[in-house]
Amino acid sequence: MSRFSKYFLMKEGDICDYVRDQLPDYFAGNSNITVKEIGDGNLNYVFRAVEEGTDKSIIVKQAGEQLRISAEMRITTDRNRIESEILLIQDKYAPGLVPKIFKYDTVMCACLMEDLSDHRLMRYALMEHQTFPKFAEDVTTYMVNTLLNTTDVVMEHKEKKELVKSFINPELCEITEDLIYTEPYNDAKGRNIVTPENLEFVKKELYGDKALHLEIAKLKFEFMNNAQALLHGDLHTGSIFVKPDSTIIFDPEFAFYGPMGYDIGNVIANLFFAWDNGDAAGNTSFCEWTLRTAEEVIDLFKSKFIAEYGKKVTDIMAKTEGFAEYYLDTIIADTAAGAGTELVRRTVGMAQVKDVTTIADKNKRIRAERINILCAKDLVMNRTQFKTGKDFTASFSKAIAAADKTL
Ligand code: SR1
Ligand code: MG
Repeated sequence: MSRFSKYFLMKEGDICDYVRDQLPDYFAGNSNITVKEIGDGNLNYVFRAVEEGTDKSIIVKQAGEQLRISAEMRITTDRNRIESEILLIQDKYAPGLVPKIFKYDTVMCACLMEDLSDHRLMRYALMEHQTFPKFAEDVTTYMVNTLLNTTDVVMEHKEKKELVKSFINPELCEITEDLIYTEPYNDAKGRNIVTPENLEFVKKELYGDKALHLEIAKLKFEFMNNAQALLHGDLHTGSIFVKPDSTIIFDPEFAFYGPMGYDIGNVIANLFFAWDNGDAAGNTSFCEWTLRTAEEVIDLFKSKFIAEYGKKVTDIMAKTEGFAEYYLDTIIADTAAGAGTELVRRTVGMAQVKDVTTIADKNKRIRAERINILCAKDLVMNRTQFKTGKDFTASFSKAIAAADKTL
C-alpha cells in the first residue's frame, strides 16, 4: 500500500514520491527532482516539480480542506475533480487554450498537469503593463467554444442535463452567491474590506442604494437558476496564463452551469482593473490597450458567437429567425451585469485584486475604487442597454468623469 492511499495535505517534500507513485514513467528512475510550492490563489496548493538535467517538469495541484484565504472557510476537496473533468471537456472544445491534464487522483484530491512556466500569470504581467495582442482573439475563441457548445441550443438536451448534474458545485457556488451577490451590498458577514477614505462613499453608493439591491437580487437568482452553459466560473486574469503568442485558461474549479455573461463580464472587469493600475502609474498607452481589448472582447465574442451559432445549432426552435440575435442580446446584458458585480466585489469584498490594492498613492487608489463602483452601477442598472464593446468603454469613461467630480 502506498503512503498516498489516504488523503493528507502534501508538502514540497512529498511531491517527488507522489509524482513517481502516480506517473511512474514521467521522470527517469534515478533523476533528482526539485519541488517548489508556487500557489498564488485563495484556495489550493500548487507544486512545480522539475527534473534536474532535462528540465522536464510537471504541476501538481492539490485541494486542501481549509481555504488559504481563510482557515475558517472549509469546502469540499471534490472541487479538484470538477476542475479536472471540465478541463478535459474544454480541451475538446478549445484545444490549445487550456492546460493538459495527465491524471486526476481522487484519493489525494490532486491533479497532475502540464507545466506552463514559460507563460506568466496574466494579472502580474498586466501589473507590469505588458500588453498581449492575441488575448482578445484567444479568450473569445475559448469562451464561444466552451460556452456555446455546452448549451441546449447545441447539445442534445438529455446529454446536457447529465453535464448539469455532474457539475453541480454547491459549495463553490455558495462562495460566489455570498461574495459576489450578497456581501458587497450589506457587509452581512462583516468580511468586506473597505478603504477607510471610501467608507462613506460605499455606504451611500452600495449599502444604501435600494434600487441597486433589487437589481442585484434579480441577478443573484438568475445566476443560481439559469443553467445556460458550462461556465469557467472564475474567469479573472489570475486564472489565465499568457505569453505573447499564447493564452491558456486554467483553474476552473468554480465551474457550473450558469449564465454565460458571468464569464465574459469577469474578463471585462479584470481589464478595467488593469486600467486602474496603468492609470495610477500614468501609462496612457497601456490604458488605451486595456480599453481597446475590452471592446474587442465584446465585439469578437458577438461575431464569433453568431458565426458558430449558425454552424452548430441543433434545436429546431433555436433555428427560428431572430432567435440567435435575441439570445445573444440577453448574453451581452448578462455580461454587463457580470462585469458590474465583479467590479464591485473586488473593490469592497473580501477577495480583492492586486492591480488595485497595490496602488501605493492613496488618492489614486481612492479614485480607482470610485471609478470601479460607479461604472459597476451603470453596468448593472442599465445592463439591457449595453450592445457593443464601445458601450462598455463609454460607461467606464463616464465613470471616470463622475468619480472625479466626487473628489
Ligand atoms: C474564498 S475564495 C475567494 C475568491 O477566490 C477565488 O478565486 C474566487 O474568485 C473567489 O470568489
Ligand atoms: Mg482560482
